[in-house]
Amino acid sequence: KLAAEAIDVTIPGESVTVGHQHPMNQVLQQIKDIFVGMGYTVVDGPEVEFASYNFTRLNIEEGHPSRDRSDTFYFDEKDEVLLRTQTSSMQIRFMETHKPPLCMLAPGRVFRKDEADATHSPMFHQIEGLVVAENITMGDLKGALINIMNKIYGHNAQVRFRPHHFPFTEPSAEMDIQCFNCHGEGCPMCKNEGWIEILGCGMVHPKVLSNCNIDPEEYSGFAFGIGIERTAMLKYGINNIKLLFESDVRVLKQLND
Ligand code: 2U9
Repeated sequence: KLAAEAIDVTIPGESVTVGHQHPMNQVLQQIKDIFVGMGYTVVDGPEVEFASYNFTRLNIEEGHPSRDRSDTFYFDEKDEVLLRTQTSSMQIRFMETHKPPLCMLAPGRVFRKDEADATHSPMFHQIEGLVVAENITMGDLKGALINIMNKIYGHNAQVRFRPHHFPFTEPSAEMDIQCFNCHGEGCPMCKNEGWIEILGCGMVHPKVLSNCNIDPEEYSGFAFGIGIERTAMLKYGINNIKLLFESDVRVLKQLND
């Protein structure tokens, strides 16, 4: 049997030409291709997680607001089992079974008790990445992420890093792209900021490394998280997140024309 015939037609989108895929799949495939080309391993994991993997080992301790029942979907009385709020549990699982140097990508569905509006949905998708090796610096983080964003948004896209706080990285930053509508002047699209937030990132917190039995004196790493819906909306000029979930053929056709 020809290898070319061995296509699993039941896998949504995978066997279709990139130009004719759903915008979510186009973004996912493009980001995966770029990272796989740089030697990253793509991993998949459970959407139902333990709080220890989703929060505690990521330095998000009990009592942290993101662990609140009003923000997270729990299954049990003790708040030990939940719908993952980020794919970071996959990085923890990966570090349990792999020694550095490691480069990995964790795309997947995540769940947060957010009120649905034009840009929020209680279920969305993200891609998180992690690199841990000797002598990894903020320079490696910046180089990797600037490269990726130029590939996604075009080589003349202007970007900036802005300090931020995440419990699992230190230092932490958010990356912004200059608004392509007003080129930094300020307009309704960028809420008069001139810049639009596109991802979060930082150097892996030493506590998170030691929580995974990796010696922070010996190794360092960087991590990042990208929202897929957000990226698809920015890239294709989609103004309501619902359009990404409704599978209205008119929307798909318009985007692929
Ligand atoms: C480990 C250590 C560090 C993952 C990171 C972000 C910053 C981030 C958001 C982007 C948009 C989530 O989809 S979103 O709402 N994510 O800002 N995520 S650093 O850091 C990790 C992960 C795992 C072990």
